[in-house]
Amino acid sequence: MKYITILTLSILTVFLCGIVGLHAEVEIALEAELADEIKEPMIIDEDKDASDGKFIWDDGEPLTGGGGQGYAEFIINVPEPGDYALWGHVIAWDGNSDSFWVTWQPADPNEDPQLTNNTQFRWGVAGGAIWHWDRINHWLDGGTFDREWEFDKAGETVLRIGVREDATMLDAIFITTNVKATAPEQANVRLPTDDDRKIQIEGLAVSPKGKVATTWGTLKRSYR
Ligand SMILES: [Ca+2]
Ligand SMILES: [Ca+2]
Ligand SMILES: [Ca+2]
Repeated sequence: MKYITILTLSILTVFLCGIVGLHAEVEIALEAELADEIKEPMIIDEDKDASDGKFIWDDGEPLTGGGGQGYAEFIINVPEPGDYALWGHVIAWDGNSDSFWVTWQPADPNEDPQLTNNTQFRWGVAGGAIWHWDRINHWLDGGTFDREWEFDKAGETVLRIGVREDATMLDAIFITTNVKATAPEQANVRLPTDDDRKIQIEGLAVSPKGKVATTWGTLKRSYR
């Protein structure tokens, strides 16, 4: 009887670990202003309502034109192969200040959409004058669709957020392998924590420690 109980528990444990394993999403939170490179006229600015009090933009008046130059670039170590989605914590005042260019190599080619105007890389940012989450999409001429990036191996990737229209504001980025989620709460988005910022600054995004933290966060959620 005792043996059967232990056996049952063992099977149950393996089964639960299997479920948790299947649902363990990679989740990385980045501060926009901690980008590895920020090229003017994209600049860091301050806002008390932004995560850690800072965000990036090509500063300008909403309701005017402007933009098309400058970018922020992030070196991101993806911890495992797979499909990834991106979310941005943004403010987009109006129709003249609601887009960026986004490329994420090597899933995307080494192309500069500020020169090519390729709509595949055009992110139509959801409007709103307070900070909100928007899944990064491509705004094609035929409609706007959520984007996914496929990486066939772990390792270094380069995410570039280029200015398209000035005055569009970016506070933080959330990276997840949950490509199915279409709403921020489904995707479990979060603003960067002190730990996230530390990992971003020290370049430890794929340290075993970082990965364990991700796994445990997901594990806890699975039982909620
Ligand atoms: Ca626009
Ligand atoms: Ca503008
Ligand atoms: Ca921020």
